[in-house]
Amino acid sequence: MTAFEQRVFSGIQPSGTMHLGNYLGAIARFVEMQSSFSCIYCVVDMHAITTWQDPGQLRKATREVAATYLAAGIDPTQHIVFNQSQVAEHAELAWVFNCVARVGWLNRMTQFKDKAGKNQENASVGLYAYPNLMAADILVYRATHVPVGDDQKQHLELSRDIAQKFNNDFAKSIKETGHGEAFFPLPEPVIMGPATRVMSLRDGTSKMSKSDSGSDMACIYLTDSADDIARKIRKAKTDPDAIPSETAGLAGRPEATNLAGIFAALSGRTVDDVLQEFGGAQFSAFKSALSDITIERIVPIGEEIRRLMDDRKHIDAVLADGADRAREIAAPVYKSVKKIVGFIG
Ligand code: AQP
Repeated sequence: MTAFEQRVFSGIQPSGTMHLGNYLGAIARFVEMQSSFSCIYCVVDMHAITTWQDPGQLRKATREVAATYLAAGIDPTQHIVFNQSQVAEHAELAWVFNCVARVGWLNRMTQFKDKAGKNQENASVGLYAYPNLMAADILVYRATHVPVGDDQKQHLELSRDIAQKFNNDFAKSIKETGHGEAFFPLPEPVIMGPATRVMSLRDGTSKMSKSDSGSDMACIYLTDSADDIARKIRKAKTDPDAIPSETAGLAGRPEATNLAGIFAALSGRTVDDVLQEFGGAQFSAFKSALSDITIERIVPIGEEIRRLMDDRKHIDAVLADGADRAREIAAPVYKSVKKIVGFIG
């Protein structure tokens, strides 16, 4: 067995304003993992253009994702923060993976079906091939751990399949070029905590999403004011029953499940623990406590994002420095891939 150095990679698309789902499903994990791993956190701008983005808006959203990483507590001097398009090796490896992945594999991706909707013929080729670029993002650093929300699980499985197929297809060449039994690790998804899939506040069966065209009331944005957060939580959809005192009582109650999960994640407690405290209470009392804890955690991050967004030079310098350091890792990996595949030069 080839031993791989442990490394974390993950990314977020600059395709809209970041929300509580991005925070609880991904960014909060990114922050935690800094103490035990060497981490690379990317603003995946090339993924964002798989659906139309206004160029000025894309630049702003790219800086905003970077500012959010920093505001949430990611240290860009100890770890790497950069935007994907500055490191060409992502796209180069993605092409190789386009030729490793099978059409049948991509046809099974539910996110493409969700995002392309009824008009698949008109979706960009990039949207269809998105998981291959995601595999390249991770594997160009030979990353071993990938913190993501639950919605990315299927894409992560595809990344593992691509790594495995590359290792098998090129086994002889991998050995001959001195890389042992396997060139790529099989990256592990890290999907942890009580809020790996935060749902819309207006519909507990649909995911809270940046590009949700529905009401603003469905989503708590990281830059929302305390008043906005309080209003959205007060108006969040619930059912007529009281809060149950154990998790079994959440069955068939998607909105209650969602709010209990958010509370647990924000307070660092288990859902069981939260239900023990609030079991029997009406939603109004629970919502008021949820509002307090959300404001306490999210408003300071929003303030810091705004402060950083006023210092564009600093953000651009962080991204450029991160890109230089990312390239130092990616370039030799891609050089080896070229040798393994049989490219000259
Ligand atoms: N609702 C969610 N609950 C938990 N985690 C979530 N993530 C996204 N939504 C939720 C996680 O956030 C990370 C970044 O996601 P992305 O920007 O790559 O794209 P996405 O998963 O498609 O997120 P959105 O918000 O739904 O964006 P759009 O609308 O642009 O597609 C990922 O780790 C994701 O799991």
